Amino acid sequence: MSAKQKPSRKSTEKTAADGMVAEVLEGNTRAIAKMMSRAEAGFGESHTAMAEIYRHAGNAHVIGITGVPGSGKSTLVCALAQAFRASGRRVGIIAVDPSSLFSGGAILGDCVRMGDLATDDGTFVRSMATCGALGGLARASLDTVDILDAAGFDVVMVETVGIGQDEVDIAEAAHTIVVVSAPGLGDEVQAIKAGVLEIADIHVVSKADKSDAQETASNLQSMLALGLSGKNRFGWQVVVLLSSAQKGDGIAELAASIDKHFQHLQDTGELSLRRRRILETRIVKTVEDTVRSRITADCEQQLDALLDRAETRDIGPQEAAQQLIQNLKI
Ligand SMILES: Nc1nc2c(ncn2[C@@H]2O[C@H](COP(=O)(O)OP(=O)(O)OP(=O)(O)O)[C@@H](O)[C@H]2O)c(=O)[nH]1
Ligand SMILES: [Mg+2]
Repeated sequence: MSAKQKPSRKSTEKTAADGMVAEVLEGNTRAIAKMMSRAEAGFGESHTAMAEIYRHAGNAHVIGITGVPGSGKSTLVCALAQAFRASGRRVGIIAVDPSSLFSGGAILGDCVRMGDLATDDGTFVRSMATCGALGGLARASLDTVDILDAAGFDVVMVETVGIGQDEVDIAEAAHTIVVVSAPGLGDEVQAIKAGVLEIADIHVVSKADKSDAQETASNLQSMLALGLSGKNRFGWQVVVLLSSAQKGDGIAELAASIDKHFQHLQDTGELSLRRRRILETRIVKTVEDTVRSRITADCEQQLDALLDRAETRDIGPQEAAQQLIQNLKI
């Protein structure tokens, strides 16, 4: 090949990225995993590919499953995945794991115990650790949702602990938000503290095989009656359901309620409003992440100098911020 014919490095990269996007769109599992790693790491070259993926996304029903640690979210997600698979839908699962205690293997392990989801090519499970996501966990996990969506998964479930702003933001970036409470943990109180009670479209009291499950459900019902959540302006009535993933009780009802909520979103036009709100969160978060990373990359020394001056009260924090903003290379 002559020098004239030789493709530039840039165009080779573009072709490779195009090839990978095509494979993702075909549902190729290895390409999906590779694309996710790139998106997670926030590599510059993945931007073009992610833009192309975004153009093909927008068909999946995104379900956020949140609740305090140990409330039974993963077990419930696996049981729900089986219910959705039984109706012929392809299911993507993203477990956002702030503590990184569980690896992708662990959640898959749960699923294997519950059936053969792990070997089913209609199911894709991905575990994301906070530490692995450069430039923001919310940005990375929502990019990952796009990849599964574009790859043709009908349902994408995102499991996240409802503690911490990032995790609540992720749960809120779903079309349907399921808040899981377990009996005996005082979860309903903890959920309020964590700010997740009011974001629920559907409440589930898990581990309903335990004797105090009904009491937990009644507590939640009373809170809804007090107006802490409940009927929103589009007329959706927030429900409290009981389920035992271990026994398989209440799973079909929960899956049906999730479907009913999605139908409601479509019928009332709320879906497009939610989509717009999710997009806003994503854009603003990406800007925040970019600015934050530029401060570290471009202005670390200047920040130190400004801190010295602010410490001696030579300038105030407002002026220091203004000076920093002027020097950001965005
Ligand atoms: N009795 C009973 N135990 C359950 C049920 N579902 C889950 N568990 C148990 O509750 C514990 C926590 O379950 P997980 O599904 O890992 O809970 P999680 O909310 O995903 O936990 P984190 O991801 O650590 O926040 C495990 O020991 C499960 O076996 C259930 O329906 N009944
Ligand atoms: Mg879990």
